Amino acid sequence: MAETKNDKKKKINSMIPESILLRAFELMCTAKSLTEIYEKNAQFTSKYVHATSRGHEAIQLAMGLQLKPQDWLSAYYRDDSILLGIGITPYELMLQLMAKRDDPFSGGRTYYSHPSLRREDMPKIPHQSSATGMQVIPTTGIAMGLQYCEKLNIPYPYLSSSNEAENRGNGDGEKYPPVVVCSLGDGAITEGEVSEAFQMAVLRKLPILYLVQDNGWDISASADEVRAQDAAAFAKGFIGLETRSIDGADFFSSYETIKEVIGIIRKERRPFLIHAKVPLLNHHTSGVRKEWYREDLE
Ligand SMILES: Cc1ncc(C[n+]2csc(CCOP(=O)(O)OP(=O)(O)O)c2C)c(N)n1
Ligand SMILES: [Mg+2]
Repeated sequence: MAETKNDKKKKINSMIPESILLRAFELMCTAKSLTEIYEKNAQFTSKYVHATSRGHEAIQLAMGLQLKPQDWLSAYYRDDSILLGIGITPYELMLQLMAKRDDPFSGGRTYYSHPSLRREDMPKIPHQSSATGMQVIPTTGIAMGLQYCEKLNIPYPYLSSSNEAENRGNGDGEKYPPVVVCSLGDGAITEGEVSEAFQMAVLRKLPILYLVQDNGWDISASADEVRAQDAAAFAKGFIGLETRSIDGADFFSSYETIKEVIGIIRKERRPFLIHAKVPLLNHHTSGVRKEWYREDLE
């Protein structure tokens, strides 16, 4: 008998620990609540522009929950669920939203979900520009830096020793060398900077995962107005950039795909791209409201 979608889900389900599923569900609800609180209090929360991850929660949590402290993450403005997944609290996110001095990322100097972080127990996050796609070259450069450390057999940066980094995680004796994750939207991928970075990633076989969250929108322009193909088709032009296409609204397959891909990158040290289709459920940002440009809200 053919395997149904439900059978498949049950099988995947059984491979993901229950504690992870419960945590993911809790954080999905948290992300939704945060959006609703911001919306309800727009007169305060929209003083500074912000975006939220509504619709993108499943893929983002599948990612955030699997990163380790020795990893590097370049999260873009829509990635608040990735941040929740790595352990940033709603209170900390709100400190940044309101541009408060105690904002852990920049002391209130950059706008919402423009994180930068150097905490012992979380992935390291470089500061990034508000110009979309500009994170892709420097983040690819981080992967090049890690490769350099490995070639010269010197410790990775920001860790007490490379040995400690490799063994951090679940204490199962496995090695976990760092991976670099660069997150971006389907609009940003059309930028020239991104092509430059992909060329270098495949040429040098860098340990990086590009996570493309494809919601079909580039502010108010729809996919068919800005590009001739999606990220997976585009990636085919970069020989050696292995690609997976997934439903980013399905936590089970997102989690399993990310687990598989990160596992390969940790061992084989080569680049991957995950193309995740997701719905955009909220406004582009608090300043660009969906009712102004969406024709598909029904
Ligand atoms: C270089 C640059 N061009 C244009 C913009 C204006 N801009 C801000 S967000 C955005 C849309 C990006 O769409 P996408 O990458 O798909 O991310 P999404 O918001 O859909 O998650 C644009 C065009 C910008 N910030 N930087
Ligand atoms: Mg988009």
